[in-house]
Amino acid sequence: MKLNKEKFKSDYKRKLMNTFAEEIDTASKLHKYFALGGLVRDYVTENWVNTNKYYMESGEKQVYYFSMEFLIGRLLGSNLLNLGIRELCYEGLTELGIDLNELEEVENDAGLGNGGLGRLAACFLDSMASIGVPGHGCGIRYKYGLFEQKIVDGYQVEIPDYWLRDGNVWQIKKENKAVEVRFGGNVRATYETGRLSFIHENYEPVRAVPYDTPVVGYDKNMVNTLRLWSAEPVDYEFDFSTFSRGDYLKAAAYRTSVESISQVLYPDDSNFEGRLLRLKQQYFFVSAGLQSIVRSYKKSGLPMNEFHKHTAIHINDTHPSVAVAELMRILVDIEELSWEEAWHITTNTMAYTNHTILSEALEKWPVDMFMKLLPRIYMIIEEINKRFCEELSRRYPGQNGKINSMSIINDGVIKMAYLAIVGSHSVNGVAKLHTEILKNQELNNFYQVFPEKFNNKTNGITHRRWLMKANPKLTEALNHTIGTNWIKNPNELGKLENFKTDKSLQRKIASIKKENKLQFSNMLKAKYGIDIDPNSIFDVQVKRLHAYKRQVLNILHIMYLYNKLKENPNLDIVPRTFFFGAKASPSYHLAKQTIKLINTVANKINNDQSINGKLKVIFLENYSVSLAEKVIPCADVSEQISTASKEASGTGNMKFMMNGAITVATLDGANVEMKDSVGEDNIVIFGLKANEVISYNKYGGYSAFDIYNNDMRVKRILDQLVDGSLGVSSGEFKNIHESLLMFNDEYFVLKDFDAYVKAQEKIDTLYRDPAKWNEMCIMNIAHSGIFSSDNTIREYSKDIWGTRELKSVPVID
Ligand code: 26V
Repeated sequence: MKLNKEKFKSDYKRKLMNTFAEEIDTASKLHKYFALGGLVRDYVTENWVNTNKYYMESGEKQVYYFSMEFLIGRLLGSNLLNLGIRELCYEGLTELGIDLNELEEVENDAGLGNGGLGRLAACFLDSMASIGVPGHGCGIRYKYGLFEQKIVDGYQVEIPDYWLRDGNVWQIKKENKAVEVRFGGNVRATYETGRLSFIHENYEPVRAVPYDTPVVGYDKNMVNTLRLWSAEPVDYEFDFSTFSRGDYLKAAAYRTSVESISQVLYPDDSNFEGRLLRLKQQYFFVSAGLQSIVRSYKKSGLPMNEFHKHTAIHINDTHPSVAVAELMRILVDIEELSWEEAWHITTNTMAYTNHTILSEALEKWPVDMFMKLLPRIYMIIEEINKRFCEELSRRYPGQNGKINSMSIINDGVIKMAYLAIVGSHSVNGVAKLHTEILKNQELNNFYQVFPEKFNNKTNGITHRRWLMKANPKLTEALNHTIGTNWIKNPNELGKLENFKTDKSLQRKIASIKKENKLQFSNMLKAKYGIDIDPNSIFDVQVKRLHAYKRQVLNILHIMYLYNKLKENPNLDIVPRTFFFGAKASPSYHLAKQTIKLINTVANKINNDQSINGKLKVIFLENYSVSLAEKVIPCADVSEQISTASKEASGTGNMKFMMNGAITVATLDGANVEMKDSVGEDNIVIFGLKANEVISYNKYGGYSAFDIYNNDMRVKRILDQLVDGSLGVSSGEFKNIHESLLMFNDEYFVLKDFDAYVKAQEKIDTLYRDPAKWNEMCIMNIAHSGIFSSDNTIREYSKDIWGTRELKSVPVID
């Protein structure tokens, strides 16, 4: 955008004055932040309004990304970056005596997601706006985001994340766009209108109010919208009638029950529990979103039977899959289309992404619960299923077992993944390996019936946030070396390969990494009083805590290294600092115990002078998007060590690669494609392959006891877990110990242990050769461009949504 420093300075002073009646020297940091945020929002508004107008008038196909989670993080820095005014604002503010970096730290993270799935949604929004795809987010405006994690005596303690405490400068409440969502009640069939119709009666109404956040494209006049819905009671009639009957308590209970819908994000991403409130959340935002989409579609004057030609709806995991039935309800009950016509429109509108193969995460709603809460939607799902099963019987006559196993409703539960598959024209996995596993194993039945629906879309990350914003020094070095075209076309990072042996670039890359490490170490020292050696290898595993991600393998290896150092304090190893960052679901006992184990080992090692500071273990409290932006740019080693076949894709892996870390990885998820891209000499691969894990599992696993009995290293560390040598009671880590031995190591930790030790020894050796190491770093950056979510979104747009990439938005008068 066009702006100069002097204008910015005067705009800023005026904004501070108009918003808070203050001048710079008297304003608090919070007010300075809000004034800046408000000003940036003002700068965006004109393009935002114009973009919306254009969308409304042109009939341009729109995509709506429906997701329970949008893990956005902070917006000030990324908006400044995308507007191309960060530098200018930085300088202007400096002249006013304000440090922009400090203001950015004031913003609360919008932590409206658990992990990979929510962050992917946020990266996708950034990419859609930046490459010119008309695409919007639709989700829930949780009052409380993912909990804040405190570590107390080594244990995780969860604190509510009231991220809206200070207000939020990006969201605009749109009262006039509110819609009503209906729960409970009963359905009455009638011919009153001359056609069979269904009247939903005695329901509880909920007012869904949207809050819109602008999504600013990079160097584009396109501004898309993230629309998050908040639940409010419907006062006028419902409360009134209750009050008039004098039932004050009932009215109060109604208010609380409604407000609870958008109160809190479920802090679990691994284990499905059939909670009524979660189902309410799902239907709430899906219904609100669809109603508002249909309303604005009709307002644009286009015919209903062409809805799918102008609209694509993406179902991010099964959480919003009730959208299939809700769109059918709107088209059949309200728009009065025939079932067949409505089905044609619905299936051509919807597309579904699967993000996990863990069976315990699959959503299966109990029929009785579902039916009570959403009676009309249940009827519609029954009808969809009836027709689907008829189709199956024609295809597989007499094979009732098979048909039952594919039925959407079976055994008293509704399988939401099946509803999503049947009701969509596209089903995709999130990495090549993951998609193959879906096609050939988990969803093979459905693949046989609908081969044309299945496709792969390997995940990606926005290089604007994860490279340009997170690592400005590296960005500058890249611009200096290969020019700036990579910013618009990240594949051009490949040009860096020509410089892989260039000594001056190698030195530069190494010194940037060092500076980042130093800066991070200083931050940790100031915040936690921890001393770390910036010359040590920074080895980082940051992600949600889950058994399949195998933080346990990492910490067991650290215990093994420590044992070796205790035996021989002169052992020649490159000093290493192991960083962990991970939140555990509050109800996931084993995961919480793993956090305690990491902290216990950290405590022991960090306080042991006899190992000469060769090992340090740091557990980073409250891992979040903004912390990720700080730690990833200073990683030398990236730990991506999930049990092969279990991690659908991973996206942290790509962020580290883009920042020049060397990855230690199993051949799981997108690690496989990272290896193919960077070449096997530039990544350290170890462990069982997916097919090996799958075939072990087919025959009941392997014997963990054999390894325990035959590998003395393993025996020693496992014994140490429970013999008191860690300085805590011997029962403290009993469950971890049992999961590895008694329950036969479901995630192959012990089976992969030896290979992992060797992989880590390889890292040690490689790091001793700086020229080789730096060359590897450069190769990783050079080959990371294909993992930009711009590429991913291009493929979604072309293969699934049928949306166009607009160079710019025509200006509408
Ligand atoms: C699952 C569940 C299960 C039931 C309880 C509530 C809940 C909430 C969220 C989820 C999402 C789990 C799926 C997920 O996050 N998958 C991750 O998606 C990433 C983006 O595609 C991918 O990179 C990770 O490998 C995958 O684990």
